Amino acid sequence: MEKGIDTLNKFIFFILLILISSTFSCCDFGLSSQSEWYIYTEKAITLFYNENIEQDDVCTYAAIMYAIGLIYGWDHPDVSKYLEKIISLRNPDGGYGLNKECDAFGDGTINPPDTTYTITTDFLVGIPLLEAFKAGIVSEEDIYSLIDLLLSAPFGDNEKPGICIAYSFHPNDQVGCVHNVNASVGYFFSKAIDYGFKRDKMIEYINLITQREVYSYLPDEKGWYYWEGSSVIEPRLNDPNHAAASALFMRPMAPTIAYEAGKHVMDNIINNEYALIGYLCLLPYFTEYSDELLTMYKTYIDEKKFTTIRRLSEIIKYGAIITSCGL
Ligand SMILES: [Ca+2]
Repeated sequence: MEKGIDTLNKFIFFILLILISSTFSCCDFGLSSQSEWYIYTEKAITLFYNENIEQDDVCTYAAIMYAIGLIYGWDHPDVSKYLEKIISLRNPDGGYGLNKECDAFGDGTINPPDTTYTITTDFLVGIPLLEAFKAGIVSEEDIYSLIDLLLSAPFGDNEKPGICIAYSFHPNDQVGCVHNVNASVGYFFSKAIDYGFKRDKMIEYINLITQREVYSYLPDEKGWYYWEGSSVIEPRLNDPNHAAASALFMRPMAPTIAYEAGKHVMDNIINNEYALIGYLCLLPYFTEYSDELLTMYKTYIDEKKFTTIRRLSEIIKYGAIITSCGL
């Protein structure tokens, strides 16, 4: 009997695996060194090299490593250089964060420098590490350590259907649900499953996160609140950057809602550096906006409009992903 249930579970897992895999249909892969996206991404990488990185920021290293891997190949010496930097900045619990103090919700409680932040661990560093694993330069154990750490993450609240993974692993931040952060865990798990990783609880987490995020979706707004907590502060809708992130992360879990939310972001493009990062992350799934965003991308790079090296590295990362999609 137990063997029968085990076989059934494996069958269900296999079917879910197929369903999840089929949702990751990016545009056609293939670099074209003649494309303007490629030319300007190379220009942006040169800009990056001409800047001094004043302080160690693991997200900057992860973004630039990912971009160099996609544009110049994962055997490029700078990939291993930045990978070493990333590993050197890992927190004692195995996660990643800011390596400096931060008052995450601006509520007076200060997180210590070695706080592990959920979205840094699963998305900003985790996805580049997953791609580095695919390229054969990060071990399976390293990815499983991230998965197991995320499966042990605290919840931000326990008030609604499904689950909401907390903003960070510090008790200071168990003060409500940050929707894009919650969705990012499901996105990372979906992609990890797509790449062959398997832990029994991953599917359960994906289902529970999906429940919460579908429940929290606001059809009239075609999006989510940034944060919902128990305090008296009114929740506010996502800005374009976080709205795009939520739409991207929900693609494997709730493709219809994710499409509607993503299309709403792309139909309301504004000229803003932080928003541009969001538009670029969605472009592989909304390629009809390529010309409009290429113009903004070129201006941004030609006029060196970046406010921080980290923002520049994020722009470069998405430029590289867009380029690797054949645009
Ligand atoms: Ca705080």
